[in-house]
Amino acid sequence: MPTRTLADVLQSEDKSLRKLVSLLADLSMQIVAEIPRALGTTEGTNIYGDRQTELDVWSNELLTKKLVKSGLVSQVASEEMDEPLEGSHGEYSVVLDPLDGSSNIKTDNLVGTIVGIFHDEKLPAKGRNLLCSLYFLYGPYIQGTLATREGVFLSVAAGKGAGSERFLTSGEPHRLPEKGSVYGIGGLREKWTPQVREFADRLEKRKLKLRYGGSFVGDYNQVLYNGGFFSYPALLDAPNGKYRLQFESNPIGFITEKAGGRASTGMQNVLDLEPTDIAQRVPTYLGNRDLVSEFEDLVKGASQRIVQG
Ligand code: AFP
Repeated sequence: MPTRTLADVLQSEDKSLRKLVSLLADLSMQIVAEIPRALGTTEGTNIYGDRQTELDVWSNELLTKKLVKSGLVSQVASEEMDEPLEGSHGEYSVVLDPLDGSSNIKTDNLVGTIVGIFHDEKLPAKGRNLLCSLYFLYGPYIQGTLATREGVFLSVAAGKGAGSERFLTSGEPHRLPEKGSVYGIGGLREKWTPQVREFADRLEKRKLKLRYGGSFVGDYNQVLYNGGFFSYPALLDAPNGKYRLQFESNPIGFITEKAGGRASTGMQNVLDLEPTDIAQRVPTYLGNRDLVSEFEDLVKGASQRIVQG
């Protein structure tokens, strides 16, 4: 039985960071409450008293407005905006994918919110400099996954408290299981590179089960629990894949490393990639270290063969 909360896990962190995570935890509960109202099946209005707008826009506005007003952040950047917003003062920079996988809403499949937190960093920033990252997964129950320097903590919004006190956890850092058993790869198979096809065939032969639902947080969560490999890869017609470095690949890559795994672009560690642009996309390969390294070897082997001509 979990006896601790996310607030307890953060006890050794600065008070301002604890406040920030708590605010995000509260906002995640508001987002999940809003989802049914956006379907047109209820009479509900959102917390501003307006009839519901597009959920992506609504959750982006909710998160960015509350963060900017919090006094805790100097910058907030979101997948839904072209430029970061400046906060009046505050020591943290926050990157957000407010509602990841939102096209899953109409079919009642998984969605979530992804957040990365930097201390004293100008955005766009390098993933290696993240202070912590987290995602909230809106499934049959609401899960909060938090990675700090201490490791990854899984929690469930089942407590009586508010903010991060609502999220109950065992307090034990979570590690990827040593042997992976699931995999997922995004994009059309016909657009996969030969290396991605080859690797998917190898995983199938090793009896890893395919798990793909079309939401990064939902699909990645399968790998975090069961071990394995998840990717939105470089595609033949989109060499940088689909995921945004700042809002998706870095925060989830950070969680992966803290759980003992590896995050790669195919050529290098995602977290060491120098950002060039807030909206930069990057091919993303995540999961158990042995699997991600094996995939990198395939990619590097192919590029050496091209160089040798
Ligand atoms: P949406 O937020 O537009 O649904 O995009 C979600 C996403 O970026 C990510 O969560 C999924 O892993 C990926 O797209 C799914 O992409 P495909 O539809 O190409 O499988």
